[in-house]
Amino acid sequence: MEHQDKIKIAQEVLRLRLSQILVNDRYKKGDFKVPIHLALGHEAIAVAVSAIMEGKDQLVLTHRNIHYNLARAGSLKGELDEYYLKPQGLARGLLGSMNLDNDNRGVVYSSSILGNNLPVAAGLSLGNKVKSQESIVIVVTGDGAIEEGSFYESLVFLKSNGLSELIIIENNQWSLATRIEERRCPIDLAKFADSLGVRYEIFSSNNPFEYISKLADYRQWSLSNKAPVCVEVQLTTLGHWRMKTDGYPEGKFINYHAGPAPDVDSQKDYIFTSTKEDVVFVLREHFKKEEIEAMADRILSQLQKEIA
Ligand SMILES: Cc1ncc(C[n+]2csc(CCOP(=O)(O)OP(=O)(O)O)c2C)c(N)n1
Ligand SMILES: [Mg+2]
Repeated sequence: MEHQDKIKIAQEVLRLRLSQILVNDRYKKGDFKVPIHLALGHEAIAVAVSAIMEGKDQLVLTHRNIHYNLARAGSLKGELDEYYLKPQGLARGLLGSMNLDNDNRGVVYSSSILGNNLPVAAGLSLGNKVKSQESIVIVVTGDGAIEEGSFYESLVFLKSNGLSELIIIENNQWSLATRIEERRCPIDLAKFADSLGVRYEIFSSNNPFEYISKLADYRQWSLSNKAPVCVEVQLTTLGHWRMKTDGYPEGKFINYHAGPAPDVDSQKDYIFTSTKEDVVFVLREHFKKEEIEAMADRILSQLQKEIA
């Protein structure tokens, strides 16, 4: 990948991170009436999905959609105005956060009903086949949502009908306040996909450059082979904190699911961990620290001006 392209991608990652931090600043002040699900730590996959979309490709999202909507819209203002339910918002203030779509940019549907977007996406993929349209549907779901029957039904439907689709499973291990091991048996997605003859891939590097080149290949493969591809993305939702109570002197780990992240602030660092769980840390393997800092400073001040 050319260095110039890498710079653009890094800027996108930082824009998504910093935009969310600015949303969080306002969220902490109690500005919003709608619940917002931040996706700090989910930036790499959102940047990659948006980067590989072409022509009439369609993106179908869940309750946690801020990162994809920011990536597709290319700006923060419309999304922020939507969260304020203003008429100038991306969806004229009618959809708020959990159901926010943006038809002009290929985000055709987002659902607050868990698992509901999967059959909708399958129907859109069937539509592409009927119209002989060379475009793809990309649907995003979570490790909680795949517990819904619609996940299994949709995959069987896609495979049986020879439909192209990318199914992105954001596995952050959490569904509301429960980790996978607290709430269910493990689901071996590789084996499950294999049992249907569906191609399955796993992402865990948090490297947006790698994700883009692989996803672009899967998109082409899915279209050429008229078959779906399941991509499980292992990631960590950042911004969690510890709440000290009598029973938890060390502090109880809080996965905040929706709502503001109290420890996150635009006055503080925008890197949360020095591990690959944090895509900004991963970027530091590709750029000098000063380069990232200069990009971040410039993007933050642009964003602040945009929403002033
Ligand atoms: C049909 C349905 N059941 C339950 C809920 C409540 N609910 C909202 S988000 C969520 C957990 C989702 O977990 P996951 O799919 O892993 O997404 P994450 O929030 O971790 O990104 C649940 C149970 C819902 N919105 N819809
Ligand atoms: Mg989850």
